Amino acid sequence: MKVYYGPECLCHDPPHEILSGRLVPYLESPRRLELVKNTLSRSSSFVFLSPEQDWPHNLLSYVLAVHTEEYVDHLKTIYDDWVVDGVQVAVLPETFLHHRLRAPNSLDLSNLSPIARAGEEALSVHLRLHIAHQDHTFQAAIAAAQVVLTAARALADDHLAIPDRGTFALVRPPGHHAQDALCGGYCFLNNVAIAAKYLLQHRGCGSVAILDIDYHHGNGSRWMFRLPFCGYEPTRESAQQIFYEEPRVLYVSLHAADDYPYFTGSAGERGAGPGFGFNHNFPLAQKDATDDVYCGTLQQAADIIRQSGEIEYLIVSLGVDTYQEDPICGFLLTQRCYPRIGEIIASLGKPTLFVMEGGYHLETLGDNVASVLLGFEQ
Ligand code: SP5
Ligand code: ZN
Repeated sequence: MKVYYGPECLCHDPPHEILSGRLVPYLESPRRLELVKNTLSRSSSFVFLSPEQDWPHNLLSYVLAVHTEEYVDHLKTIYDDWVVDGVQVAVLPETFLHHRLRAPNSLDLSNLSPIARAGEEALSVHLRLHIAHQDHTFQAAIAAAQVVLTAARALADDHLAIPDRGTFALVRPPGHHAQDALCGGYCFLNNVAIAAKYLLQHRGCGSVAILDIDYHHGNGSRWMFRLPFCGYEPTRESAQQIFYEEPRVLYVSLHAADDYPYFTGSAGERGAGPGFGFNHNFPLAQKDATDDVYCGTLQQAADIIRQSGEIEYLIVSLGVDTYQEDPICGFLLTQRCYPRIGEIIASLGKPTLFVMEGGYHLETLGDNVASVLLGFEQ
C-alpha cells in the first residue's frame, strides 16, 4: 500500500491542553505520527512516498473549496495578533461565541480582539495554536492537506489500473472536527472533506462515501456537506454553497454516543434538504462497544454504503482511539479487532483513501493502524 507522509506535519507541537479540568501534555503530539511511521516502515507491505513540492500549485484553493477565506486567514494570523495583544504564550481560546449569547447583528464581528476572535473560530479548548516562530500550526495543517490531496490524486490515477486498492495519508493535525469556519478537537483543516471535494470537483467523480471510524463523531465532515443539524442556517455564503451544492457525499460514522463533541452525532441526524438520507450516525454507548458489537455495527454501516450503489470512492477517517486502553476514550476494542475492521472495509470493494485521525495510546498506535491497513489488503 502507498503511504503518503510529509515531515512538516510534525511542526505543530503544542506543550499542553486542558483535559478534565487539568493542564496536561498535549495528547495529539508529533510523536504519534513518528510511531505510526516507524511501525509501518518495518513491514514490506508499505511503500512511503512524499508529496511533490509543487503540487498542487494552488494548494490554498483546494482548502478554500471547503473552508471560508476568513477562517483560513484567522488560522494564519491569530498567533501574531495574540502576541501583539500582549499574551506571550500559545493561543488558547477561552471565551466562546455561544448561540444564545449574541443578539443577531448586534456586534461588529470584523473588529474583535484576538482573544474574542480565537473563541469565535473555535469549538472547544481542545486545541492549541502553538506557533514557535509564526505559523507552525497553519504550516502543519496545510502540509496535511497537501499530503491528503496527493494521496487522493494517486488513488484516482491508480484505481483504473489496479482496482480496489487502498492508499494511506499519514497526517496530523487530524481534521474531522474542523467545520468550514471552526476548529476544535485538535483539528484545524478538514482533511477528508478537502479530499472529497477534490475528487468531486477535479476527478469527475459523482459520489463519495466518508466512513468515519474514529471514536469521536466527525461533526466537521458531516457539517461540510449537509444542512446544519438543529435549525441553524449557515450564515456565510461559501458555507451555504458547500451545504447546498454537494448532495452526493454519503457520511457514515461510528462513534461514542456519550463523549466529545457531545452536541452532535445522534442517530436522528439524517441530513436535510437535498442531503436528506445521506447522513448515517451509529452512536454506541462506551460500555457496550466490544469487538463483536463494534464489528456488527460496522457491518451495518458498510451495508449502507454497499446499498448506495453509485459510490465511486471510499474515504476512511481512520482513528484508532477506539482501542480499550486509549487514555481519553472509553470503548473496549482489543487489538484483535483492527484486522477485522480492515477486512470489513475491504469487502466494500471500493478504491479507498485512508486518512489518519485520532488514536492516543502510544504503545499500540502503530500496530493498530497497521492492522487495519493489512486487514484491508489481505
Ligand atoms: C481527532 C480526535 O480524536 N480528536 C479528539 C478530541 C477530544 N478532545 C476532548 C477530550 C475530552 C475527553 N473527555 C474525557 C472523557 C473520558 N472518557
Ligand atoms: Zn477521535
